Amino acid sequence: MATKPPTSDIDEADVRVTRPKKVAVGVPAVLHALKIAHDQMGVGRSIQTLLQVNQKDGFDCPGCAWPEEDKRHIAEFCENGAKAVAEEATLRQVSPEFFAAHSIDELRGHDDWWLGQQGRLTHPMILDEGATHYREISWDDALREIAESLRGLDDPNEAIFYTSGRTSNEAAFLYQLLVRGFGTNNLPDCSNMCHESSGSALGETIGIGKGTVTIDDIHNAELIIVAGQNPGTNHPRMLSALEKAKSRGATIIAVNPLPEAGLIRFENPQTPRGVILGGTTLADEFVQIRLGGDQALFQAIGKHLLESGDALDSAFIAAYTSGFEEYRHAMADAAWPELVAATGVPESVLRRVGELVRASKATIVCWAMGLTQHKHSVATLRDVVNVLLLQGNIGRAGAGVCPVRGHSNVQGDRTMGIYEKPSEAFLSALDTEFGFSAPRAHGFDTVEAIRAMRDGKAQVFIGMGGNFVSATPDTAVVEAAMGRVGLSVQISTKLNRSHVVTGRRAIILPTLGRTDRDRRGGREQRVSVEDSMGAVHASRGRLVPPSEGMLSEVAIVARLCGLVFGPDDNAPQADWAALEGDYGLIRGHIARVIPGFDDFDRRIDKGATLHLPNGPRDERRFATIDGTARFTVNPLEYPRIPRGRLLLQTLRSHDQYNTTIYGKDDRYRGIHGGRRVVLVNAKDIQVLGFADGEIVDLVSEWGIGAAREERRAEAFRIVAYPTPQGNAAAYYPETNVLVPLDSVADVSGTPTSKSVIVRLERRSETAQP
Ligand SMILES: Nc1nc2c(c(=O)[nH]1)N[C@H]1C(S)=C(S)[C@@H](COP(=O)(O)OP(=O)(O)OC[C@H]3O[C@@H](n4cnc5c(=O)[nH]c(N)nc54)[C@H](O)[C@@H]3O)O[C@H]1N2
Ligand SMILES: Nc1nc2c(c(=O)[nH]1)N[C@H]1C(S)=C(S)[C@@H](COP(=O)(O)OP(=O)(O)OC[C@H]3O[C@@H](n4cnc5c(=O)[nH]c(N)nc54)[C@H](O)[C@@H]3O)O[C@H]1N2
Ligand SMILES: [Mo]
Repeated sequence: MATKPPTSDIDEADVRVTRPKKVAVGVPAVLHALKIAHDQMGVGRSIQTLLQVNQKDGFDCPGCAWPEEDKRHIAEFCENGAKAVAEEATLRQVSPEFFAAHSIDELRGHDDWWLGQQGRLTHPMILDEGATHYREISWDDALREIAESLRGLDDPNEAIFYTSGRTSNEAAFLYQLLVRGFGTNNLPDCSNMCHESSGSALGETIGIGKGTVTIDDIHNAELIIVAGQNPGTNHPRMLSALEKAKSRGATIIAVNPLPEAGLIRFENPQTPRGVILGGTTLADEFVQIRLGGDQALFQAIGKHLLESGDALDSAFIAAYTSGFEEYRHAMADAAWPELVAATGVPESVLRRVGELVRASKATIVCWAMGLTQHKHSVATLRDVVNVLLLQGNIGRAGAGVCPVRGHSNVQGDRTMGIYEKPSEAFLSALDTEFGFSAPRAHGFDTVEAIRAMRDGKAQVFIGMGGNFVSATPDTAVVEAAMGRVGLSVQISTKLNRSHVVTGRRAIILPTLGRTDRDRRGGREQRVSVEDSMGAVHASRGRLVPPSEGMLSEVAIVARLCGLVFGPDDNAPQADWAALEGDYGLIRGHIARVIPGFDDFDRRIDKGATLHLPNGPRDERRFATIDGTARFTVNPLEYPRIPRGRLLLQTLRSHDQYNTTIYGKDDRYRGIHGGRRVVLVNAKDIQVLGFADGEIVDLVSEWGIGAAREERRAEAFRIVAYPTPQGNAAAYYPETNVLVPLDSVADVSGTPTSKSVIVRLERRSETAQP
């Protein structure tokens, strides 16, 4: 299977490579951000906007889900937050005239970078079956078309309702109500590809699918392990928190195949010391682990703690946990040589890390995609929990689990019920509040949704934000699957690939973003979001929206509820027009359905932050099947790499937000002017018979024997890079074509984006176009 990259994406020949950077952030980063802001927004709008990022009466930065500290800096943003804001608050526009000038075929020839650069969507558009161009359509007609298509389905389960994690709590709550009122739980979301493995492992072992730490815990930890995460790029404000912890004496261990800038050294642009003294060395220990070796690392730590004996919190283990004896036996049987082989890290280093953990009285483990996107991710995270339980590091100040979430409201969307496997408690509360009976059968997750579309079992696709076609694995399969759908609808701020690779008919509904002023029912509305640590607060944009008559996500969904639910249906009962005119009424419903939101609207109105209840953190209460925190036994797994092959991780550059590409540089890694690069260890380049700088195809191999499949991504420049031998790295989404749809994590179903077996192939060996 081979797919051609869009023609404007061929850039590998322009790539320039310099030495990777050790220092992250600092003044150059701020200047870079201001330049991008200025290009997109102009001077006045830049200042007006950037000063409101993450301020108490401003808007929540759409960049990442890292929490704000209680005392805000005047400029509470980072380089990449500023880029995210500029991208949304841009003055560039994609108007009906733009669509008249560019055919759908032409647009398909452009990559996500070009598409995103065109600006904000301004008017509802429709692509009729067989048409060459989108045409303008009124809001009323567009919404009616969608409602009619939904009502015309034989079975509600033929519709798929995707969500990306920027959607506000109010819009998300109403959206899941629309979907369940319509009669399905088909609510796949970006979380399925992101932290689903964290939710699966944590829900089962400690009884909550979220982290258990606050920002104060980070500041007060004695030891912080940052595993499988690149905060210098993806959560820059986390570096300030790590710096503070460090200044109070914390030890930091970075676990990563790559020596990422920022973990190694960090200059804080918000303190003069950061600028003048050249920054803080954050990581005391850098463990350069092999891809997928983390389960072995945490088993090694557990084994070391058990062997040392004196490091355990026996009172905690006795009072709160189950399964300790089984775990202890399993770790006694774990063999050091195998732990060394799996991690690629010498026993002496594994023991040294074990010692640092042993010596700490308050340990936090932070992680992101490096731990969640492997076949054995859930097992890995269960082993992380095991290590923390040994020392009672859950529900203690300065200690706990910290999955660092991606999208700025991805956690809130789940709290609001965007989930294909909702709990009975949630559904019955919903039933009571709205006088209907929500469907109980589980819906499709992201990968299952793709299969259903591919197999002709889904006829309507609705995307509440996101870029389904580019973000999901196995691009060629997804593009074909999307083409089989009768109607695809995208509710979006910016143009992306999912608007040009569509169902037989397609509708674009432009919507307001975080930075936009939202006037409904004669007054300015606020929305709310939940950060990575379970704190909920208000967000209010101030900018004039890109065009008149644009609808917010809430208004779009409220109107769809009014059109989709018939008077005789088993459908939720509410005054949809009233909800559209006053989001406070939606908060009232949320308060009655979801625990922890008491008096929600009044508190949001007063600018308060709600700290949602967190059983393990607040009172060491573990809502698992037996009410204990559960030690688990997880047979050791790690990827085996066949001879002559490499294990590829697909990751983010410094100049992108998921499928939104800001530019073609990855400054910290020394890559400039192009994205089609593959980072390979210098020894591997030599052993495999290639040269640094050579252009190759990446061919992924999946399955064995007759079932073996190949997928090809064309034209990547080899860059010699300090990644462990046998491991390679390249950017997503260009490499999504290589990730097989069926290659998913056990239990969570997350695509294994950090673990793809590939071979490099010389371009001359392939049939050239
Ligand atoms: N600027 C910016 N910010 C973002 C995003 C963005 O695209 N741009 N995306 C947002 C989203 S949705 C998310 S989920 C987060 C993602 O945040 P990250 O998870 O930091 O993102 P990735 O680029 O996927 O980086 C994965 C990191 O894990 C390492 N890694 C890969 N495999 C392994 C492994 O097997 N073991 C270990 N120990 N490490 C491994 C990689 O080398 C890399 O440093 O960021 C959010 N914030
Ligand atoms: N190979 C590989 N694949 C991956 C990953 C990986 O590491 N490797 N990471 C995975 C992860 S962690 C994630 S989270 C997913 C991301 O998957 P998605 O969330 O689907 O993708 P994004 O690129 O974040 O979506 C960007 C689009 O969202 C729309 N948008 C932005 N803001 C708003 C808003 O406020 N409202 C609305 N309605 N629309 C808005 C814009 O149109 C923009 O083009 O990708 C996953 N895919
Ligand atoms: Mo994510």
